[in-house]
Amino acid sequence: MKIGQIRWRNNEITAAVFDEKGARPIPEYTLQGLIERSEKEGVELSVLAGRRAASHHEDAAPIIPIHPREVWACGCTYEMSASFRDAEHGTREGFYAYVYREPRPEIFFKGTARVCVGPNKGIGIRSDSKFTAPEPELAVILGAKGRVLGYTIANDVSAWDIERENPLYLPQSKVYNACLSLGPFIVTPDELTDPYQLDMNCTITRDGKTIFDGSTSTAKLGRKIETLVEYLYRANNVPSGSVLLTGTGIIVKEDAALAPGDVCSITVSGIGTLSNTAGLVE
Ligand code: DO4
Ligand code: MG
Repeated sequence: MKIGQIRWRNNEITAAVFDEKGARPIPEYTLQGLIERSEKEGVELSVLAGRRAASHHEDAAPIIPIHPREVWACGCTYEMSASFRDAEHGTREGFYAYVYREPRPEIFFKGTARVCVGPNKGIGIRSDSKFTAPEPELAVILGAKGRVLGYTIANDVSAWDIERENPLYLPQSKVYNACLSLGPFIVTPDELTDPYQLDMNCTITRDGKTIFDGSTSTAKLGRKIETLVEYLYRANNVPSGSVLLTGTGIIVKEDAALAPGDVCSITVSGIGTLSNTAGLVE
């Protein structure tokens, strides 16, 4: 099942089930509210959503599928991400390859709903960055105790030049206004049965011309999702309705650094396409 959120009656954020005919609103619930209800009643999210969704369809565009309580992100989970970062980085050889190969993954705090945007909203370029790039990633929506409730697309927009200058600047390269896009839907595990066989493509379009086109497959993800979740929850009670990004396998080089007005589109098989336009943020 594809579930997410729309703006409905009085512009209120409302959970919805999506199919080829449109969106069936789930009155009175946001997706967070629906997750809490499903956990309280011990009913699968997709079952509860199916029961509560209106029978009619609305012609409403998907907005951000969840306003996450917390977002965490894994890094260097694809060999490509680790080797490119090591090549970029002057100070310690193998710094990134280390976390790719060692049992403990890199996990960092990406923020809260405050820094997140949904489909077709603006993603941020910091005004003090000259090399900001999209990072297309598979994201998981976490329920109580790290249960995977579904999958969506994430764009871990990152100021690479700030990270490259010094690894201690990572939080500034990663966390700022509109640094993360999520959407368009969450696909529940009964529909998306194999998260390790998803094709992923990313394009950047400038003035109608494609300036970047890259692809990967989640088959190249170097970690199991349950391992990433297990490390995240060590001594850390992440609340249900949080999101975990699984890392990027597509690397955008400096010649395609995001500029204001660029359109970045990420397509993941079985989920959909997440498009956003880049803009400067102060
Ligand atoms: O170590 C820096 C961040 C890595 C990251 O965000 C990724 O690999 O996706
Ligand atoms: Mg990333």
